[in-house]
Amino acid sequence: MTTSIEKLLNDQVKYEANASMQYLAMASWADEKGYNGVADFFYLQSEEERLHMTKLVKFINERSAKVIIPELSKPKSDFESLNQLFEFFLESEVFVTQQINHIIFECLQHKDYNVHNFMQWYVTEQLEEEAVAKTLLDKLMIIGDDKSGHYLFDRDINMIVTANADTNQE
Ligand code: OFO
Repeated sequence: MTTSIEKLLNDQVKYEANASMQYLAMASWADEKGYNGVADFFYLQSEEERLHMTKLVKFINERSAKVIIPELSKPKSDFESLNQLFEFFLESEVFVTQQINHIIFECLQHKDYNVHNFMQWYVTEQLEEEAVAKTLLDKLMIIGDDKSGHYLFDRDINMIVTANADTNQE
């Protein structure tokens, strides 16, 4: 593995770890505000990002490159509204996608098809996560400031989280 790809993979470890802490802060904000469905959604997202980070750490080690466990940024923990929360979610996912695209680009430049192949899992994952973030944000745009709309949004997202949890257990 080239030093540049090794560095990009380590940067990605940091982005996934940052995303995990960011979503934990978002879950906590929602929990505090009484949006239990939204809170559970972000608790789960936070866990998933942690798994993405670990998957990278294991891969770098398997390839006998050097893992650097990073120092993390302080997550944003205050939000004006559900809309702002989900805008931040989408922005965060778009950022991660750009970084993954950058790794893919480097892999092609250096003909590292092994890392390229490994990273395809992340490409698919980002596609799904961006789509989810965008759909949820679109719904919130329709709801606007309507409090009963927010109540129903929270209830619906709770059902999605429960359904996903059931599928994962099967
Ligand atoms: Fe790691 O899946 Fe999105 O960010």
